[in-house]
Amino acid sequence: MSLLPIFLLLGILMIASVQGYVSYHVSDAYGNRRYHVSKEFENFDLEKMNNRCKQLGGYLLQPDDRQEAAYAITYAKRTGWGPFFTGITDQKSEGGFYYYNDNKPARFLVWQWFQPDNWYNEDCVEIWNTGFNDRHCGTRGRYICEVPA
Ligand SMILES: [Ca+2]
Ligand SMILES: [Ca+2]
Repeated sequence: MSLLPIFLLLGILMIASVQGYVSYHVSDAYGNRRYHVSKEFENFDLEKMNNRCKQLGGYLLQPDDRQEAAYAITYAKRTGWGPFFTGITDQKSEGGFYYYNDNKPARFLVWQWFQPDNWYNEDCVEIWNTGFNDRHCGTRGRYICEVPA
């Protein structure tokens, strides 16, 4: 038996680990887009994770309407993959939430009870089964990319 396939596989795995290969859960199509939820828990960074989403042809989730915001919450509930970080942030001005990728004001924010509380200055936003929560950027978690078809 030739060892060549094994060496090839090892080579691919090595390249993948060097490049920080990221794996995702991918949703069914919703309208003209799909959602990719990272499988690993990592320290969240808006720029880094948004660039990861760009590599998929998308950006960190930014709900365009009430239905999409509701869908994202249902999605977290249905899959059990939440909470996941989004592209919503108020890092530039406290309470002024905007979409990191577009730099436009964020709308359709479906907060959990008593959120956002900006607890010790939380400036990133994650989605739970029960709604949105502001949380510290840089803490460990998953993130969700929105990828147009
Ligand atoms: Ca804040
Ligand atoms: Ca909070």
